[in-house]
Amino acid sequence: MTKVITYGTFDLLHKGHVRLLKRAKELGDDLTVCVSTDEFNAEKGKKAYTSYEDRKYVLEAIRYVDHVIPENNWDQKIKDVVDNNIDIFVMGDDWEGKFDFLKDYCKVVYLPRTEGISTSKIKKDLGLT
Ligand code: C2G
Repeated sequence: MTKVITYGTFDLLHKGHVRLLKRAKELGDDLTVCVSTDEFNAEKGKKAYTSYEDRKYVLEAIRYVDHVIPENNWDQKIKDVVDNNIDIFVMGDDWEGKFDFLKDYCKVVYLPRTEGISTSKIKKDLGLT
């Protein structure tokens, strides 16, 4: 079984997120999504509209997602990859190169982002920011 992992906030889930999840799952048989907790989002300088629990609930309903676990800090990725026997780490290419240190533990794949959509654009277009 080829196990894939990806990380993110996944606030106000949109097509860009779902396309990332779809393509990540297509690289293997099992996809774990590591979702930033509200506390870690604060560390990332992000304030998600929906809580960790609600973002987890939504992601668990996505057909491509098999497991959802919390992302509490920047430093847990190696342990997550090792402890979960992950074969492939996937992120959108806005993170290109940032996680290459994981190449010692698994395959690292950066996928093209979906243009024209983002949570911050949604919030801006709705006059929320
Ligand atoms: N994404 C995408 N296309 C978009 C928007 C997002 O492919 N139009 C991808 C991002 O590249 C990322 C994933 O969807 O791989 C989740 O995006 P965010 O929720 O914005 O995640 P981020 O805040 O970048 O958190 O430790 C890593 C961080 O937790 C990543």
